[in-house]
Amino acid sequence: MINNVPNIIAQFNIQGSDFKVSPFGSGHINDTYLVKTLGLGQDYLLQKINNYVFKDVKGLMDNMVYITHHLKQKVAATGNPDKEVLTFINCKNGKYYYKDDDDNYWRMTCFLQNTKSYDMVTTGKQAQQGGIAFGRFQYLLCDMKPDLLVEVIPDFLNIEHRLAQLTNAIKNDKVGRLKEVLPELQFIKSRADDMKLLLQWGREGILPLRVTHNDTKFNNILLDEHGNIQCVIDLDTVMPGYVAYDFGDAIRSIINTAAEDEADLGTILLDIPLFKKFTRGYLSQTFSFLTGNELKSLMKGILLLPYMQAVRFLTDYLDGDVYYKTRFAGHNLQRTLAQMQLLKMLELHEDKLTGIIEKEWLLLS
Ligand code: ADP
Ligand code: GN1
Ligand code: MG
Repeated sequence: MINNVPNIIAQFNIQGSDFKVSPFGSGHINDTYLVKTLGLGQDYLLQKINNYVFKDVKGLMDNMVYITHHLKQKVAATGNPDKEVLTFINCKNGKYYYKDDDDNYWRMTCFLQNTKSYDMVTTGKQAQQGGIAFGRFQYLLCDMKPDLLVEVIPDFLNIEHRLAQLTNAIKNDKVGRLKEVLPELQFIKSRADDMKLLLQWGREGILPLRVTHNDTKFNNILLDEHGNIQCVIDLDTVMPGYVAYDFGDAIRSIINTAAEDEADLGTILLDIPLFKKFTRGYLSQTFSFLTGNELKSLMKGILLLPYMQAVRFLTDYLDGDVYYKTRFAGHNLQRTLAQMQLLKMLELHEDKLTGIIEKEWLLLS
């Protein structure tokens, strides 16, 4: 647990003095705590920002304030901004983060009561709500200039950069694990050229750079008590990107019948009806602005994102598990294998998935 919690909480502009603090959520990056305020009716979420991952905390929080302000203004016309958009609490020093004496960085948001996030999707309604959530998120931000945001993790979803990091990890072989992963490296090498296509389309101006979420796992949305989308969360990586990144990353968690780190590879299958529901929800929100080339790029994103995730998990395994939180020895390797298996399944069903995207688009035309 955390040291000196009362002092950290006291830095933020919230009411009350009696709090109950407990660990919360299952994110791989930040440390999240629920701060229950006794008798006040508004709880909070306290996060220790992972400063190894986010080196520029000021830039990160400037982005958060800018993005949430924009989103709140947009949703005010039709909904409730404080329920549908994250609210960050500022500190007594006026900043939106607090640096403690041990150089840890903290931030706080209002806890959205009666909401829930899910690591896995089990119903068609959830898949459709996921599509609506991430599609609408892109829609609400499609009038924001991407270059106004700080690129908090440079080249975050640039596959050339991720492959270069893997090459570096292979060269250094810091913890002597290289000999264990030769077949996985072969798998990655065999697909590397094809996976650079999206980046190439972007460079050639075929795909517009937009403001995208870049971490569209299903557990980064909150559903309300009726199972409807309430809020898109985890805005840390909202940066310039291609829409196919968000579409592809969401598919990783939404149509996979198993967990992201499933050990039993035979259980990693695709739920095609969930794919249809997600796609329908997503296109219903993005139809008004997506270009024909962006539509074509969605399938490329579906293949790229699990591939990139495998590259990133394997790099971390070779580096000695320094980036992602792990729960056991070999966790990053198990995650790599599961993402590779998911990619194999997606490759097998590529024509079918492309057909569904085209059909759902035609239904809207
Ligand atoms: P990480 O970057 O570590 O994934 P998140 O910002 O996604 O951290 O938060 C972790 C979990 O905390 C989420 O999956 C969700 O369950 C919960 N959560 C985050 N923000 C809120 C909020 N404002 N209200 C309620 N629950 C939240
Ligand atoms: C991390 O924070 P979380 O768990 O939502 C990671 C994502 C990966 C994801 C894989 C900043 O997301 O990029 O896709 O794990 N976030 C960062 O589960 O690296
Ligand atoms: Mg998260």
